[in-house]
Amino acid sequence: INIRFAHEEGQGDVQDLYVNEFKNRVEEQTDGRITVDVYTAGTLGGNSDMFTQLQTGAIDFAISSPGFTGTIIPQTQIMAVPFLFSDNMEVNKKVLDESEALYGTLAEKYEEKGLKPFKFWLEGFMYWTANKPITEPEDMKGMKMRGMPTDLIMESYRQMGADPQGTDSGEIYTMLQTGGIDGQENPLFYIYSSNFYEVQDYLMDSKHHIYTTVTVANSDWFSTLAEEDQTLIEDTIQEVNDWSFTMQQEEQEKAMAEIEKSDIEIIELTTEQRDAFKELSAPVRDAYVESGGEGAQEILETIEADIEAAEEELN
Ligand code: 6CS
Repeated sequence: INIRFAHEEGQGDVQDLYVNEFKNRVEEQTDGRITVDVYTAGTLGGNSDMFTQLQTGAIDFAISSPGFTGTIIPQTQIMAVPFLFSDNMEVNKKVLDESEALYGTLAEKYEEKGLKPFKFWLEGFMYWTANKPITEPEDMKGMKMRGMPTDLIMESYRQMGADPQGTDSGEIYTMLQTGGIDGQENPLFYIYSSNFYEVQDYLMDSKHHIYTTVTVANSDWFSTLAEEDQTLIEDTIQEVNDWSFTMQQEEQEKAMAEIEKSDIEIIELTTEQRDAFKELSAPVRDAYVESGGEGAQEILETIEADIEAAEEELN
């Protein structure tokens, strides 16, 4: 059995380390009876093509982020509501690993599109980069901010007064360099590996969001596998998922150490400053309920309750 497994990032990025860890574990456990081919971003097309390739069975497995799939499964835009998650990453890890909002209602929406979501997981806090400091909503006015192209991400930047851009990830560096866009949001490891820090003067430690993603397979293909292979794959994904939490943390730390050596100025937003942005993005919650389709309200309420419960347990 050969698994064609695509992801959205470059070699050595968090998704790439995740998929290669999965590959190594599966190939070792099966003595090579099951093999995995890894496809990095761009090798099979643009950011939004992967989902179609999964649906048609051109690939079997993928790491597919809601920031791209929100246009196809509007419910998954729950992941685009800023300041939804906790400042405590252990809380976020637990919620992404367990919440019924994700593995019940939201998973059904993936199934309806022929996809089986295995695990939701995270790739770190989101930071802004720009050529000017962004410390208050006023600073966002008219800025061409790049975010992943899903409607609700665009809407949240509109709420902040910015001029949102859904630029393809492969174009971000050049667009920043030429002024086609003024700023962007991403986790530290990606800001470092994509060299955005070279063409931006300021890095805002805003933690306005977390980057979430999903490990998914083509459902029909998966159901053709023998039951024991299905179990082995499912167990391995859970193991790699648990492993990935520390891995991504280490990647952020390494990235920060390198970014600190560069000329970029790092600005840490105060609680008050973050709160001002938080307030502005509150209407995005309502926008999600309106545009998130059937079950959106339930997903939002369930995940909020789960975040609160996990905070009480872990904080
Ligand atoms: O901003 C983006 O489009 C990209 N960011 C990350 C962290 N992963 C993949 C995605 O293409």
